[in-house]
Amino acid sequence: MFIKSVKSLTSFKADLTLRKLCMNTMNAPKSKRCDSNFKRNFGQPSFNTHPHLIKEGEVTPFITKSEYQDRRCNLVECILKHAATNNKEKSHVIVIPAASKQYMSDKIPYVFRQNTEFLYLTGCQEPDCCVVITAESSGQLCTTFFTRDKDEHAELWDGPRTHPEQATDFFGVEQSLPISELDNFLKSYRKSNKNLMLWYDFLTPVQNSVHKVISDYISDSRNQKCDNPKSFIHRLRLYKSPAEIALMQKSCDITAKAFKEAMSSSKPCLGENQIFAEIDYRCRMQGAEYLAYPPVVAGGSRATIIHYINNNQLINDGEMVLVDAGCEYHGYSSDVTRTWPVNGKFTPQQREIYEVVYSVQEELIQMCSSLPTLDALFESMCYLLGKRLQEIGLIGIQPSSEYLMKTAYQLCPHHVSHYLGMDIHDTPMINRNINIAPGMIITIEPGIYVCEKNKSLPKEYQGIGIRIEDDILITVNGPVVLSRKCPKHIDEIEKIVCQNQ
Ligand SMILES: [Mn+2]
Repeated sequence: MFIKSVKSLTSFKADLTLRKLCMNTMNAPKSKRCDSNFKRNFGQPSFNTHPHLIKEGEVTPFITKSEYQDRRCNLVECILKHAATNNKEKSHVIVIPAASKQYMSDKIPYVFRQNTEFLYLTGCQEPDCCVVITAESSGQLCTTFFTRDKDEHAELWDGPRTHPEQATDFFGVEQSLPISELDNFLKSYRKSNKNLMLWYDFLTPVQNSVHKVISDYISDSRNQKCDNPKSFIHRLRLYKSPAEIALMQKSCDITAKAFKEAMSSSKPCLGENQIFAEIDYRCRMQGAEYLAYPPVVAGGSRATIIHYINNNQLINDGEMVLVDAGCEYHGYSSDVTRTWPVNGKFTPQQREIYEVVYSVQEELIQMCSSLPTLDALFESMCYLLGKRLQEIGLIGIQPSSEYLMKTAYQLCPHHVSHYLGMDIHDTPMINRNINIAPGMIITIEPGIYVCEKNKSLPKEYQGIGIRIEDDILITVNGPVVLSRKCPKHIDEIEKIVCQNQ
């Protein structure tokens, strides 16, 4: 497997010149570290303040300080390996900023969502911070955490921030500084380390002030080499740790239960907004922070619009509803789709198409045992959909598999899979042409969408849109369907929905 433990890298000595700048609490007297003021001032839940969420030793639920340290070590190891074969830089400085708050209108914020690269490496949930990892070819590394500057007035309005004197111990890093020191820090590091590579994602700035510091820093020295660390982080994020798998399982369990409730409360003439509200409510009641994306709740022929999110129509008797929804649970996302008739009974045509999608999805899940690429799964989906539709006489008898695939692609114009994790479309820098491997989590989501304009199929099928999507963990013993608790078989769905009729 790609990730291996590099615990040896964690023992090192931080640069002494940087030590002078830092405010280190690791050696502070215990009485000071545990006083009530110390407890109160973190900018995010901690074991002391939120014992119902966080166990001792964890920075975020399920994920310990040492797991975050390992992630940073693994990143440095990848970068050093890359540097050893590609260039001669002796020192590396990796800069990963936190996201900034976004506003919908004057002083009215959107729900804050952290930059997932930053969250993955630190566990910090506060905006406008930054982490800098410096590493030398010898393997020595030092993590410096930059927190927001103290601001009593802002903290009165927005709640406490984690201050530099607390952050070192809290996040398990080597040192912490106020973010106003970032500029000085980078310049002083460059002074003492001449042959230096800067790793920073210049293409997608997530925090304006850090981006300005980096821009000025680069324009200061024409020779400064800079590269994007994102693909290295994505290669690590692709493989989930046991703690991450536990979080993903819980995220899927929550979503599955919410779907079950939404199915059992379905009835004709229900509004799409009401099904949305049911799923949102059930997810939050089970501890999810929010839905992972605007859900698709598409009744009737609206299900053939892949990204339909208006969710403002009524669903008539005899129609199905396609629901694509998932929650975010402590930073980990689930992504599930089910389609069911709101009156609890599939019509013969709905049943026919549902059974095609269902059998193809089951077959694709089984195929994961042989560790194909996601692109290969997509090709298989097109071929299998075409074949099944031909078997039930819905597409013409033409011998070529190319014809089947082309016709199927017209009925399912989206890919069948993506990587899943902290983000819904997780690790997008990882190509879908690599073989899947144990530790990865992917979706399997075939569908058939017969637009009302599509006159190549009989009228009774026009307007039918069905997708079935599950979240799959790849293991050495084969695929594990994390979303298995979500009803999927026709009999099970009919039974649950009918209970309410
Ligand atoms: Mn999906």
